[in-house]
Amino acid sequence: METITWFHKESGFTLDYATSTEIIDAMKTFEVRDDDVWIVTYPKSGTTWMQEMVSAVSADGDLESISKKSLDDRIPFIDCIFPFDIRPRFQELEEAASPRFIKTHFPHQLIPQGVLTKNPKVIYVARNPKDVMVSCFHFYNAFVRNAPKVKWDEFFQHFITNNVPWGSWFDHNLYWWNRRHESHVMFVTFEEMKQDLVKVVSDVSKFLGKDLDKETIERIADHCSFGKMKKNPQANKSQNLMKDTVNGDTGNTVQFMRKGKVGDWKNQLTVAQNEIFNNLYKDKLQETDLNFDKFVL
Ligand code: PPS
Repeated sequence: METITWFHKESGFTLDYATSTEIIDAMKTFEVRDDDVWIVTYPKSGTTWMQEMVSAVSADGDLESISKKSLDDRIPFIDCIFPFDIRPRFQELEEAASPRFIKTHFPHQLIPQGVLTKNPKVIYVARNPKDVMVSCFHFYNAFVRNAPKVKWDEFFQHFITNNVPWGSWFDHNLYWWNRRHESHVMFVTFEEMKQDLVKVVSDVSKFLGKDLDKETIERIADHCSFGKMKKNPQANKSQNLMKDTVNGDTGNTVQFMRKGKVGDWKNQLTVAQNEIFNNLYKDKLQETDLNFDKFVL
C-alpha cells in the first residue's frame, strides 16, 4: 500500500495535513468548561450540518444574525492548523464568553480530557461507515491542493486498516455510543437527520435548553436542508471549491456539499470490496448494539 503523502502519524494516529503535533499538545492542556457545547464527529459524518443547526438554534432562529459570520467563526474547528499561528485562536477560545461552541474530530484518546471528565454538552453525529468512507475519499482528493491524488482502491485499503485521519471509524463511534445515555451527551445520526430533520432540530433545541416554537423549528430545518446549505456560502465553504481531479481532470468543481445522500456508497464500492467491508463491519460490531445494518448491509 502506497503512503498518502498528505497523511502523517502522530501519537499513534494517522492525521491529515490540517492537524499538527502543536495542536495535539495544545489540546492536552485546553481548559474545558461544563457549559461548553462540543460537536464531536468522525470526519464527513454531518458535522457542518450539525454546526449550522446548533448555530441557528442557539441564536433562537435569528438566521440573519448568524449569516453575518462564517460558520468556522461561529463554531471553530479546534483541531485545525489553519490559520497557521494557532496561538491567537486558542487564546481567543480560552477568553471567549460562555457558552462556547467547538467542533472537533479528535478521537477520545486525543480530545481534551475535560470533554470526557467534566460535563460539557457533547453532540456526537454518526454516519454509516460506507458513506463516510466514500465522502472522505472525495473530500481528501478534492480539497488537498497540489498533492498527488489517491485512487479509490488505495483509499479503501487505507480506510479498512485505520490508516486514515482520526483512525478507526468503529473505535471513534463506539466510544460515544457507549456514553449515549449520559444526560450531557446527545448521539444522533446523519440518517436520522435525513429522515426527519424537524425532529432532530427539536431534539437539539431541547438538549441545548431552548424552548423554540414550532414555526422557528421548521424554519431552522428548512434553512438546514441540503439545497439551502449548498447555496449558503458560509456552509458550502465555496471559497474552497476545487477542480474535480478524482476522475481525471474533468474541469468540474467539487463542492463541499457534494451529494448529501444515504447509500451513495453503492456507486463506489465493488462487489468484492463490499464483501470485505461487510465482514469487517460484522466483526467489529457483533458484540455491540451500535447498528447501521439497514444502511450498510
Ligand atoms: S467535515 O469536513 O468532516 O466537517 O465534513 P462533514 O460536514 O462532517 O460532512 C460532509 C458531508 O455531509 C454532507 N452534508 C449534508 N447532507 C445532507 N444535508 C445537509 N444539509 C448537509 N450538509 C452537509 C455533505 O454533502 C458531505 O457528504 P457527501 O456524501 O460527501 O455529500
